[in-house]
Amino acid sequence: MQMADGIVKKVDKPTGRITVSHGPLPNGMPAMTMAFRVKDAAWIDKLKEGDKIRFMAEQINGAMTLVHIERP
Ligand SMILES: [Cu+2]
Repeated sequence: MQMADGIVKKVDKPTGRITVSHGPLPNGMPAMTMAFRVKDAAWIDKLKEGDKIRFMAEQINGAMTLVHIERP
């Protein structure tokens, strides 16, 4: 799967969601800012607002979920 670029806009620890401003995704989603769930809850503590990330996201149980994250 192809990686996409994004910038972390908000980390919401209580809900376990990360808001990311992302470029176009391989699945056809256009650039936008949206909230993702995370595959690994520990990522919530490792990311902060302003981080540039490369990521892969998948639809899991109806919610777009970050399944892989790298910091370039
Ligand atoms: Cu999106």
